[in-house]
Amino acid sequence: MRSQVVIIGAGPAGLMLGRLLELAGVDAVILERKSADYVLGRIRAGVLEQGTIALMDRAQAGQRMHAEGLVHQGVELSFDGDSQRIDFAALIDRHVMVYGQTEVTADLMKARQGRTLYEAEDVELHDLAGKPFVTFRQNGVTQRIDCDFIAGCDGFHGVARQSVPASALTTFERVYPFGWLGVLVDQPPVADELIYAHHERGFALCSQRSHTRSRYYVQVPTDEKVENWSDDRFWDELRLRLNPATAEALKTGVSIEKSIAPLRSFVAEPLRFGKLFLAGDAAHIVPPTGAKGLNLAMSDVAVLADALIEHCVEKSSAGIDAYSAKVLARIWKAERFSWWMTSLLHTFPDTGSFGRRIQRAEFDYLSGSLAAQQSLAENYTGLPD
Ligand code: RFL
Ligand code: PHB
Repeated sequence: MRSQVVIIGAGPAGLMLGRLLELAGVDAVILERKSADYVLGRIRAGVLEQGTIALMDRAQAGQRMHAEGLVHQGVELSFDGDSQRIDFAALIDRHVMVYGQTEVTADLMKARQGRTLYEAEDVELHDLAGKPFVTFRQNGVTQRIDCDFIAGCDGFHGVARQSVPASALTTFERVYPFGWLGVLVDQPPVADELIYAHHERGFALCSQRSHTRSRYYVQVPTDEKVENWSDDRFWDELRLRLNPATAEALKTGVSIEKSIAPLRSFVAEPLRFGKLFLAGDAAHIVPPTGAKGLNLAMSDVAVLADALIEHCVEKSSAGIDAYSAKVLARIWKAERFSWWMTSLLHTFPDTGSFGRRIQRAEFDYLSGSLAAQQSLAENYTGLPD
């Protein structure tokens, strides 16, 4: 087999890249380790920046998102029961959209016309500095695809980044001493907008997927086991971390999904090795507190698609040569914001009384300063390129 581009991974990054390339007439095969149903069953992100919304439109996959997605003009931050709304619309005339990653993935899968090979096992990347090719096994048969470029969109644990010699990559990492226990429930959201809550028992987030489906998270220690959390225990803990009026209004029910996600900040540099380009979670991880992971993955592949199209159609290398530096500038700003939101809103084992006063002062400053609110709003809704 031959293809101009081989994309590893059919998450949002791989599917979006494949779609943008096919619309420009560039041939791309996607290789995905899991089944399509498995990919669609993963419950992850829920908030789309305006750049991601525009990209779904460019991919001609935005119709259902506009019909069903919920436009949010602000978020609420709460600190030990005191609340502050950040009004995106009034501060910077921008908004975000609540629309699940699961739906984004489904819409991109549906729009795609090119080849996506699911349950592709033992994917291996070869001759990255020369004439690249990829081998894999499907239904017990080993296959080979020769290509001009490979896009590693296979997430944090994928094979693409691991195929780069260690001496050619520099990595930067911070692992947080806690994770998020998330619950999905078919009950109306407790509030119209998202609530990010700091409490001395730990962080909590009230999010949503629709007017009838809610997503809630509480901070838990890294080694916590999901089996230790009955639905009742989860709801009791969440209520304790919310302000009394919100706790009172919370509509609970039987969870339809419950899982723990670890929190990590990670960046690999550079994002190009020969003919291989890394994008999305394969290249970087942010803690979910800033709602940036999916959006960063999308902004990476928007730049990468343009660069590959420029190379394949106009025979210019300018875009692919600039790719790594261009996206890293944005990635580091999103890393900073996600780290800042995480630091403000979580309890850390070593925070101590001084650290808690600093967190409180940060919240009070935010509450009293339109400049600080504007900064949060700009970062949360997505910085310009
Ligand atoms: P994905 O989604 O991990 O997809 C990678 C795909 O590659 C496949 N794969 C392989 N395929 C072939 N061969 C191999 N060897 C392979 N190894 C892996 C995998 O099966 C998979 O299908 O990466 P991608 O496309 O870069 O997308 C990134 C996003 O999924 C991620 O950043 C977000 O989910 C992060 N995130 C959030 N981001 C936001 O922008 N807003 C949010 O509100 C938000 N909330 C979240 C989140 C992530 C969370 N978790 C579970 C980590 C909330 C949570 C709880
Ligand atoms: C979610 O709805 O899953 C979600 C929303 C906002 C975040 C993280 C996760 O910051």
